[in-house]
Amino acid sequence: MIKLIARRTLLAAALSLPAFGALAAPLVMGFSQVGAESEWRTANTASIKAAAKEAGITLKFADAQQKQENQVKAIRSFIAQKVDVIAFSPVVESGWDTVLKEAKTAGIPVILTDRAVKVADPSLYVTFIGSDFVEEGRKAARWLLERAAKTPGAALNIVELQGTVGSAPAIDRKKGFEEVIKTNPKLQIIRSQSGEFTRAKGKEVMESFLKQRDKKIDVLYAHNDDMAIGAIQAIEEAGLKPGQDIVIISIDGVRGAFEAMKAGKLNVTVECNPLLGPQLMQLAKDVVAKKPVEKRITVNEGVFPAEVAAKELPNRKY
Ligand code: GZL
Repeated sequence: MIKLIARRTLLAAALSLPAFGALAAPLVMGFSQVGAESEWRTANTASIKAAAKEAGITLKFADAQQKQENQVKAIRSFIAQKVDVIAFSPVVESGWDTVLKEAKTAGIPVILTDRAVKVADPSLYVTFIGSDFVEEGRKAARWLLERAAKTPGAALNIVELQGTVGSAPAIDRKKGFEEVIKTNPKLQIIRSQSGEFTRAKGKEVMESFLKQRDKKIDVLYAHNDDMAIGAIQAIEEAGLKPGQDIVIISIDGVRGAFEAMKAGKLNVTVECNPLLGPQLMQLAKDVVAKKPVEKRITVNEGVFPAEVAAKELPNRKY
């Protein structure tokens, strides 16, 4: 009997104790995503959603369908909902000053992820986490330089499928690629147009490139794998062999690229890591806790030529 009373007394005491450090309410993040335009974006979204769940962060997720006005609307909605932190991948670099000033006035910190912005006042965002797109363009060109060196003298006509007009990856991947190929005057970009990072548009633009028969196309440089995969279909429909008649270089390193390389239809892909979720969630916690964070956090990435595709494919996480 005494034991029973003792146990009940202990339980009552335990229940009456204030919870250890009263459980803080979960952090709320408003996230505005570019859209669902590519395999890369799908993997990026999956990483963000899974990491938020794992981190116990309440995620309010908005898909902008590649429209800046939808991202501005989403950010304003997050401000109205008084979220703890806003994160977004800006579809294009410019046009963000006004809405980011509204977030700053509301006292809500903003984290840029994947793509960067050009704003007059860099204090409008706390930090950027993503890739170095200029370096990705350089890596693509370095691979081509090495290949061209094996066939000295041959002029190589390059066609370029650019990403979304005005987006950081499109601007910077072009910049990095051109910076390196200008060291070999035999390498010339003869046509360049946006394929909007999608397979469908990439195919459509490649079809138009192939119809212009004034110059032979030796190389395709695509700013992402999805456009390269669309272009591969166009090249085959034109009766040519992708990866042989036309050498193809692309960026992202998604599963579809490894499968195309295994089939001998793509020559190299430069990795652009979409799995930013876990780092983003930790960054959000640090930012909300007002811990000091780097202004720019870039991720390390590799280059995967076709020769390693079969071995690497089972290891790929996206
Ligand atoms: C790059 C990312 C780009 C990918 C595309 O970080 O912004 O957008 O390269 C995606 O596949 O559409």
